[in-house]
Amino acid sequence: MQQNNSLLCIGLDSDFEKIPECLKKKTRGDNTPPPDGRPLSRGDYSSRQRAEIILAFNRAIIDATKDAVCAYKPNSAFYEALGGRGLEILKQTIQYIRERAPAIPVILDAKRGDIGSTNASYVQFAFSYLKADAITLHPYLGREALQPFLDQKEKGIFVLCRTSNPGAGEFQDLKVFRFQGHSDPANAGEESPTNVDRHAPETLRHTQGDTNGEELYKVVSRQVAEEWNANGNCGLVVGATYPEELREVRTIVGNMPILVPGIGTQGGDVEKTVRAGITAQGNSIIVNSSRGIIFASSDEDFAEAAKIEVLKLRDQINQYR
Ligand code: OMP
Repeated sequence: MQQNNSLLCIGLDSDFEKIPECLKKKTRGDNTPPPDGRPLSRGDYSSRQRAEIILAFNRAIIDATKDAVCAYKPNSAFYEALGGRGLEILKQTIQYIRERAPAIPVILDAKRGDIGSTNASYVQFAFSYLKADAITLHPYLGREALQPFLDQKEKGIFVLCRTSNPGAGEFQDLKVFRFQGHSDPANAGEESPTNVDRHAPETLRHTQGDTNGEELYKVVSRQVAEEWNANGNCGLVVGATYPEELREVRTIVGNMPILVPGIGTQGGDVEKTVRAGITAQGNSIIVNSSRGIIFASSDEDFAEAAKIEVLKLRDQINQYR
């Protein structure tokens, strides 16, 4: 992820509603307003036209920014919303990045995570069909379930750790305790829940050696760094809106890559983010901005405006490395 002297990832959250009207009209090939005089809306475009417009938009953004980014992160939701055609243009977008910027990796933002057998199909979707380089995952079902992803030695696995949203702390900040024998399915038979007194402090095996518990997001970061990363393909996701937590996670996980969304529209502070997340070598963070870049202008100059934003943000990030 050292391309273009950049730690900036562009999120291709290509929401049809926010795509500049000029591009929509050009692709539609018809500027005729609806008979009742209202502006053109989603319903005035067929699903084929909507897919074509989003793909044209993505291509223009990629062409304008490919020399200044370290990764692209299409968010699957915006493509799934279009159904089958959406999946096709998601694939075509990734293919376009391959052709135009072969050294730039693509992180599929899909936040998947199910039981193992289902994950095996998600693996096929992300890596065989779409040919993404990396994916975002939920940790909730545990390592055993995520093993089909973790086994993809050549692919990046970004596990949600401390998310950027205002309500992230509801679960992620809860203090948790670990009971001996409970965390590893391999030990499941040795010490069953019934023969551990859940309330006796001497049965606690807290990761930091005290009995005060540790926030769930820290436990996740420790677990991923120490237990899940056998293939050296894991990273974490920590929101730029929580620089203190980012600093804590960095301390726990050493040089592991951290994907940091939340810059731009969500208001994350660039300086605080970089200072909290960067390693001593000045890398291992991938700072994502989506709407703040791709929708920088709603006019004809949208791609040029995205490029200007990218260069500004890339340089700002580099200033604090
Ligand atoms: P902007 O707020 O427009 O920059 O978009 C942020 C992108 O990052 C969206 O695609 C989110 O789904 C994603 N994201 C977060 O915003 N917060 C998180 O904690 C995690 C992600 C993510 O996994 O990328």
